[in-house]
Amino acid sequence: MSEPTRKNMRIDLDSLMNRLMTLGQDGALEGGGVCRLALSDTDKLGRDRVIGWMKELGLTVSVDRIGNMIAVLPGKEDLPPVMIGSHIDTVATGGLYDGNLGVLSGLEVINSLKQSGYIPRRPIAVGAFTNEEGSRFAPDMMGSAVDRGTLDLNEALAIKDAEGFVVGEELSRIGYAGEAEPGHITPHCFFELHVEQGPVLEEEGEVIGVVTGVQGISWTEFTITGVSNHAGTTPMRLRHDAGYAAAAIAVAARRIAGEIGGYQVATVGVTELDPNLVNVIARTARITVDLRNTDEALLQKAESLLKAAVDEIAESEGVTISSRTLARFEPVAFAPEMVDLIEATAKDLGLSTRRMPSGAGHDAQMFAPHCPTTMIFVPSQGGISHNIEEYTAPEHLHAGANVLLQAVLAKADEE
Ligand code: HGY
Ligand code: MN
Ligand code: MN
Repeated sequence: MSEPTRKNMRIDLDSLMNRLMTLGQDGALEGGGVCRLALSDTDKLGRDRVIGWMKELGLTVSVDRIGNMIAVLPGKEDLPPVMIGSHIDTVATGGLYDGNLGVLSGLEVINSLKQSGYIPRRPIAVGAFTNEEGSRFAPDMMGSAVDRGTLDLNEALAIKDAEGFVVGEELSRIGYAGEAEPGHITPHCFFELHVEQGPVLEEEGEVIGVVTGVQGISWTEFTITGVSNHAGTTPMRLRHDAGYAAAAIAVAARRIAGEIGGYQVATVGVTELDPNLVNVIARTARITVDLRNTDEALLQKAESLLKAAVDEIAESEGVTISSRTLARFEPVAFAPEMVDLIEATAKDLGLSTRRMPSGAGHDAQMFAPHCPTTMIFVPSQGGISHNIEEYTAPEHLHAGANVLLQAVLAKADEE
């Protein structure tokens, strides 16, 4: 195939949209959106569908012991593959695009090659990694972290969700406890196309986010033990209120984010009180705090400020507070030559670009220390994600997938 012909290859948008909408049926929620929590029955439905598409495309498919699904299209030479990866598990109130776009656009890159008959020098692999979200089983990016050796396989298999279900047992139950050893493929390089999940591209009117790296993530679960008592008869001076302590931690987290400023964010996503009754002072509380920053030193500062606040709350309210780290990943920077490639490829396609860090965690951040890695963002309407209203216009999906296609071909054919 001549260079110009290769340069003119494009993604079949109808096929991509059909795959996105069809996969969106697996775990579809009444009012729209998707719930495909990792290793659930709906995750199985999605996995079965995607593996079926991988096989329809004639790819060699492997499932590893943490359930990562990797499909390979052979190249002219038996070299380490160019890998395209992301995830198909979702949060409980997920959209159609988070993760799914990255996996399905990878299948469409393969589809375009099949349609054109073009065989690149290197093989091309498409990976759907287990439990990227971490909503049910922490940490997030579990499958890609195990693939890259960042998280020990047996440690991951033993992790439990809030109801006591175990990763290894759930993998077996849904039939995705594979045999391949995690990490059996070290890619030549790694690409992930993803919706931005934030407001920047839309606010600035740009189409392609040229992602320079991913910010650091710190998830902590606090378990607070106080004294349950009568809401009406217990004088304020005698209270040891786990519910109040949980609320005070949430206020402290928000204060700390404001004090540090910049990219610092803080989120309390889970608050559970026991016995959770209107007229009972809570005996125990479970609360999670998600801290993130692009700067590791500032993230550590946020963590130490939070610890000081929690210690002070425990002391003043007379409750005991224990903590458990659910996830902790340092910020990563993507390979400059890969970031430059995305920017140049987008400009070649006449698309506007903007360099930016990722606020969300992604499988790509696990590959960044191991091979040249980068991401491509496309706009999220209203900056909405982890929300059933998540939406990206088809022309933006197409733009991002075409940048992916051309950048993948450039790396697949390079000397
Ligand atoms: O939490 C995250 O950033 C990702 O969605 N797992
Ligand atoms: Mn994602
Ligand atoms: Mn997500």
